[in-house]
Amino acid sequence: MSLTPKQIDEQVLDWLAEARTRIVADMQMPLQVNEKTNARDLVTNVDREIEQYYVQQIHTLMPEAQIISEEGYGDHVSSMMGDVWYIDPIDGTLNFVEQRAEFATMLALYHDGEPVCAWIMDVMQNDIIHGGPALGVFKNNASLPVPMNKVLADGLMVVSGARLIANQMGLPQVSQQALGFRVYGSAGISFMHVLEGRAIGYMSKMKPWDFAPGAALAKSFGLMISDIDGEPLNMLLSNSVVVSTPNAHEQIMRIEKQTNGVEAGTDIRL
Ligand code: 2AM
Ligand code: CA
Repeated sequence: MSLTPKQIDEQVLDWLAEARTRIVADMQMPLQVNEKTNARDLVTNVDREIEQYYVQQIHTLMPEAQIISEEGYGDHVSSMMGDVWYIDPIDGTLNFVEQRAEFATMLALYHDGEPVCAWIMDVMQNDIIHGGPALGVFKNNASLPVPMNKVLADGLMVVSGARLIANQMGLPQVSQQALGFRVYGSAGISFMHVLEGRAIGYMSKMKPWDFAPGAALAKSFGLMISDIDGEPLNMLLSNSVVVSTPNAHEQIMRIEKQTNGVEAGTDIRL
């Protein structure tokens, strides 16, 4: 018998509680930090441990599912058919290492390319935004209201700081037209601000595990999510992602056309 989205949600909320216990316990001990591509792209023993924990749980719950994950314990996934899980065990690893706060752990489940359920946990705040198209969107146990459909001039845009100073993705122009801009250093935390209506949008170049959970929750809310050309996201590759209120999205797409949407380079040091 296949599980309902509600049953899957309840199961994953238990995994997140366990993951949080492990992360907080690990933070009492020295972290083992390794550079991946550069000094700002880090992996720790905690990223590896938590990803392996989620992979084991998914294998037990849904043995047939494929897994797209950051640290290499998942599968080489080339199709979105069937059940596909996304795992980012620690999102905002630089924040985790340097600030010991403002980082997330997140998962998402898609079926035949469509979102089923997603979870973003602000680990230190112990807040989880979760849900899906069939469930609605919740913060912990409470239903979240749909964010107001504000225009750029009336709200804050969350952006990638590195890409803003590198003049990519039309970010200087978008930031200038917005009421203000913010940089958080974690995709998950950035999506949480948008989902809670504290920001009207978020733009960054992201990997699939960075945007899949937030995209699932944003779609459940009727927020707009696309690449900078307005096209649907490729769920298997990096994308220059725009998530925002419908009104701000229309304005951002106009800005992208005017600035010829300078593509996010792949060689940037974040
Ligand atoms: P991470 O910490 O899980 O790697 C700000 O750095 C945000 O962008 C974080 O959510 C981070 O996720 C993500 N990120 C880091 N390096 C990246 C890269 N090269 N491409 C896309 N996203 C990246
Ligand atoms: Ca990560």
